[in-house]
Amino acid sequence: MRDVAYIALGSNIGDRDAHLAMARAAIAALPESRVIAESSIEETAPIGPVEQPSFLNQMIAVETTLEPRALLERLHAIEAAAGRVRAERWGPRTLDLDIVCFDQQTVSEPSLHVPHPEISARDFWQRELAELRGSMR
Ligand code: A4P
Ligand code: MG
Repeated sequence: MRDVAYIALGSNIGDRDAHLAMARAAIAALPESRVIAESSIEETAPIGPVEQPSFLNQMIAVETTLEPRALLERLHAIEAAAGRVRAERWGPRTLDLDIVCFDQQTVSEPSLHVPHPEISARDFWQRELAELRGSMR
């Protein structure tokens, strides 16, 4: 089905701007998909139990007919291309891509939860979602 996915981008290692730019380009090249809005980029203090550098965060709205699971697989491939090594949960990363929500679909599987469980806990996600939805009207 055709739906809108909201994808969160985060980076807190190395050239953070370059990692986000690479992710934007890769997301724009996804099959069956069209970028319809991009939020501004925010610098945010790290959330969670791990002491680590601050993040650059951004959110992108994509109109897509990719299934949620297929989209997640594509996002993992983009993370891998950015040199991401999965070491510590919640730890520092060159690039993290999370599916924040879809306009219409929800998923509750062991390896995919949509909306993302942290959606209401992250004020920068709330700001970015509001910015995207405002610009899509
Ligand atoms: N997974 C389940 N649901 C989803 C979803 N909606 N989107 C599974 C993406 N992935 C989802 O993720 C672990 C597994 O979660 C995936 O393999 C997928 O099957 P991961 O990216 O490998 O590990 P992670 O990112 O360390 O864990 P998690 O739980 O995704 O953490 P978050 O929520 O990504 O938090 N502070 C600031 N300021 N900004 C940040 O962006 N990010 C994190 C990471 C911590 N602190 C931060 C930020
Ligand atoms: Mg993640």
